[in-house]
Amino acid sequence: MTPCKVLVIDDDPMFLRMIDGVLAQQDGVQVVLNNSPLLALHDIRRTAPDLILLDLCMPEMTGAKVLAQLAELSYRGSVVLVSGYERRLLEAIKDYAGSLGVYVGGILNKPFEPAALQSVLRLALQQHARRSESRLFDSVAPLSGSELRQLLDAGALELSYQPRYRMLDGQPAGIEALARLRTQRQLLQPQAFMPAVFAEGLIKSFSLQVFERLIADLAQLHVAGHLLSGSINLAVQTLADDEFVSQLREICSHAGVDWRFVIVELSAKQPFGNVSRYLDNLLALIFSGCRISIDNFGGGQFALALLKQIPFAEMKIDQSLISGVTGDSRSCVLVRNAVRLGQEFGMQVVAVGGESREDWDFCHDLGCDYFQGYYRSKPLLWPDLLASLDTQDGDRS
Ligand code: G
Ligand code: MN
Repeated sequence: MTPCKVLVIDDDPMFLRMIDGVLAQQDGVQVVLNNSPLLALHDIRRTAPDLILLDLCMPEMTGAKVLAQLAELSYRGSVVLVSGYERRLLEAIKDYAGSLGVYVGGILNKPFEPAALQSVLRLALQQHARRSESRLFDSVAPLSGSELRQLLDAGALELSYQPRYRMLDGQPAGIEALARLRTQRQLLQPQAFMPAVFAEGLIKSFSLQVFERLIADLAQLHVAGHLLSGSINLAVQTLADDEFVSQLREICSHAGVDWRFVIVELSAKQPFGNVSRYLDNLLALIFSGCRISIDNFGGGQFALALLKQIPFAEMKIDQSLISGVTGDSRSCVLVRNAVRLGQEFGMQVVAVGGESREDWDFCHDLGCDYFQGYYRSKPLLWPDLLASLDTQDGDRS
């Protein structure tokens, strides 16, 4: 097996010697020590380390600057942050690294025992191995305008449905439509095609197609006795267009689906602009029975004051806060208070992105109304959704 190359960057020679002593006893590890971040960065393409142990406070440059430079060099290995500063500061820098696309696999608070170094190291290396396997699959180049038009003309649009579950009884309560494009080789995710949908000025016709499919499928579910709600993601700007909104209304009334089953999700990650441009259309939808949801709450640049201007019936708490919440004291504080905020505004609260029993339990105990996350179900194509609903029916009887 090729040895794992570990680079240690720290200005303190005593610390470097100590780490060297510990790592020397570890099998399959090859260590490079550097007390100068500048020189270490200069050499990094040659040394190509799998793992970097990075001190945060150094006179030449801070660890944050080193992370930014690693991002510029497209460094794809793992980093372990090492510092005597309080954990909250280290966690903030870990998140910062994540936003740059640099992977931090561990945090080490100085002073630490050799055993702590060994266990952080082991974990960082395991995660690194797992990550490099998954990377082979996840990067898809964004579509160009002409590729998008070709696919849409060929009828490549498909919907995937992710169920949400009532936390009181664990039963399915609704589905969210998630757009996909089927190519010969794969099923493309929104990040691959939505930028082109906007750039080509196709967002309204695209959203209408998604809505039409969702409503037709919802009608079918209702006939089969599954009285689920259906959620659609819309761009706020489209709701300023009276004609677009009346087309939504026609679709619903033509299919005979009651608006009370429809939820329009507006993502907190988009600019909300001038509310007066679309408020009357939103109100018209609300007066028909439709619920408006603030999606990805806690993500993006969403101003809390908008909660006073837009009568949201529902808050969907962002996946970045829910997933692994119990392992991060900051996320616990944010989720607890977001749930309370939602409840005090009279909104239904949905926890999105929970992947574990711990995530479910935490949200359940806070009194969240719904749960939508991999722990219960991934997004499903139509036949799989039907099969899953039928199984759940079977479980109940
Ligand atoms: O509208 P929005 O982008 O928030 O839709 C939810 C997104 O989050 C979907 O793309 C869905 O696949 C994803 N998602 C939902 N639950 C989970 C989860 O538990 N884990 C992960 N990684 N993604 C999830
Ligand atoms: Mn959504």
